[in-house]
Amino acid sequence: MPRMTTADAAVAILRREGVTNAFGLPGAAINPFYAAMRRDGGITHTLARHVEGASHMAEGYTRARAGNIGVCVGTSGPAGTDMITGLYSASADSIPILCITGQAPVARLHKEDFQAVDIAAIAGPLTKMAMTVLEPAQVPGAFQQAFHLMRSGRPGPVLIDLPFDVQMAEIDFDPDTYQPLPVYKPEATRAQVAKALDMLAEAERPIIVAGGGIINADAADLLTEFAELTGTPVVPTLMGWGALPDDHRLMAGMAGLQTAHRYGNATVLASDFVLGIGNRWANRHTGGLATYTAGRTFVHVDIEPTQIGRVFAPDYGIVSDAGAALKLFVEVARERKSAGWLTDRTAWAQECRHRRATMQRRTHFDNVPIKPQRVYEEMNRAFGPETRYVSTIGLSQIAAAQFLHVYRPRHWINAGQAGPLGWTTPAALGVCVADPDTPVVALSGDYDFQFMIEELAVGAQFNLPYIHVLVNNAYLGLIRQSQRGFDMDFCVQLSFDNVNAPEVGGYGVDHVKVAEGLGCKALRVTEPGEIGPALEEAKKLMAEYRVPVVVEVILERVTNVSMGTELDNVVEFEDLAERSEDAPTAVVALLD
Ligand SMILES: Cc1ncc(C[n+]2csc(CCOP(=O)(O)OP(=O)(O)O)c2C)c(N)n1
Ligand SMILES: [Mg+2]
Repeated sequence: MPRMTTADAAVAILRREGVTNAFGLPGAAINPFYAAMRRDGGITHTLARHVEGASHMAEGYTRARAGNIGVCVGTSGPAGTDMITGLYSASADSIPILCITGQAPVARLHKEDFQAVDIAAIAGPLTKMAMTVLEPAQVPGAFQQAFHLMRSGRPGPVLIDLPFDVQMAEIDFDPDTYQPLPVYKPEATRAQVAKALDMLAEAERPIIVAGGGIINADAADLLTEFAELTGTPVVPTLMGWGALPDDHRLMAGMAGLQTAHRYGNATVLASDFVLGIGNRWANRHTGGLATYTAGRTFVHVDIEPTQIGRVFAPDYGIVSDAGAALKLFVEVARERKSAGWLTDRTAWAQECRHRRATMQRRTHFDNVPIKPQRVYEEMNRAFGPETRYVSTIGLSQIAAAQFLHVYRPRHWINAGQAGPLGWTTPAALGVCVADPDTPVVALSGDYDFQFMIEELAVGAQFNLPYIHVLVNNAYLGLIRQSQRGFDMDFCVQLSFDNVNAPEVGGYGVDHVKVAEGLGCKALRVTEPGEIGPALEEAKKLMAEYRVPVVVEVILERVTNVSMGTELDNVVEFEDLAERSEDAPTAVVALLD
């Protein structure tokens, strides 16, 4: 039997589970694991500048490609606590990442040893398993179980904490006969799917709410097929955006309080039946439940049994992997179609499309300082369907979801539930590592950008080119807008007179200089007409230098973006589109 350190065994298992990349940074307590990675030579390591950054890189890496599991590695103590935010946003969005931490030797865990913190206890509520491995011979089993759990049921993160002496201990382990454990994914039955289709058949105005579970199950094609077979309009959630291309005739728009379209909300309110697949009825999607559910029948399909009924009781629930359910939905719908049993939904689908062609927001503003809506219009012109967007939170993200177009699954990569500021830059870098061939465009507000700005150096060092659109209002914009309810503008200003950069005109941080100082390229624009040319220039710079390129757009400082508290009372702050020139990049041209 081969004899090796547990660290060598752990790395051998990572390789056999398909891991090719890791994100992290070493420290004394995790050096044995780094030594094992070095001996193995098969894992490409990206050195983050902040351990939280490594955890978000791992998330971006997982989210970019089906089957990927991002791995983040850090030392004992603060490295683990820094990665807690990544574990939170991964678990919130059902994203598997494996977090590996070093730890003080077993015999000193209870002695307040230097950087000995009970990270497994801290990570417990955020992970599917968080384990400090105390027995060297348990290390292979811990890793095997980690991959089994991350991939089974509702996907999510795992933390494995390895005391220094455990990493160094030798065990007998045979990598050649190691076998990943089978993955558990519940599947809908024919009877369940038939019942759900019977309920759909009784409806007059049905919609499908398509959640991130469809993306996780890699089942976007099945969703499209099912929607087309039955003629049912689709309302993607923020996490499901891209499951159906934005230019599909059955794309009915997103619904919700913020990241939503006017026509999406109107279609949900007009519907009488909702088939939710792989979604979780997030409160930013539903708004008040009385408004959301009134007069509607609900079927909910989710892989996690306890998600059924969590937010409200559906009329019927099915526990299933979204892909397995959709396969059956397609099969049974096809049979019913050839038997002539399917209802013709053309008129209802046309009604939804009419809403899409009439209820639009204006994007074409020529104002200086620039209005945010114009930025997304220019992005729609500059970036095609192949583009993969990455964003986290803020007015920037909310407006992006209202105005950008997404055409493919995994092309809208967003920390939907947790929304941690700082997420965008490291997540975008993880996405670039996972798929260097697809153009990546990240979008940040100035505060999100400043949170983890140091990670830009990682892009420069490891040649991870992408375009980072930075919309700068020198404000914690979303919070400033929400403070209107308190009649205040308190602790949300990011503006100051920068003694080194009077040219930024009181907007505070000189992002161009900082980005350049970190080894990236950067451009700044102040007029709407400059945005398009700057985005084209950014593409050239990215190709030439192979580093991240920041395009900073100086926005008007006070902007309010459409949002509300109920699906039927989203407040509009700007004029709506009245002519097609008002929203020239809308996918469906405005009927004026
Ligand atoms: C770690 C963290 N702290 C606080 C918040 C609350 N928060 C959400 S958006 C926001 C302001 C974001 O400002 P910016 O990135 O400039 O985007 P803008 O809204 O101005 O477009 C804050 C503070 C958060 N999401 N994450
Ligand atoms: Mg801002």
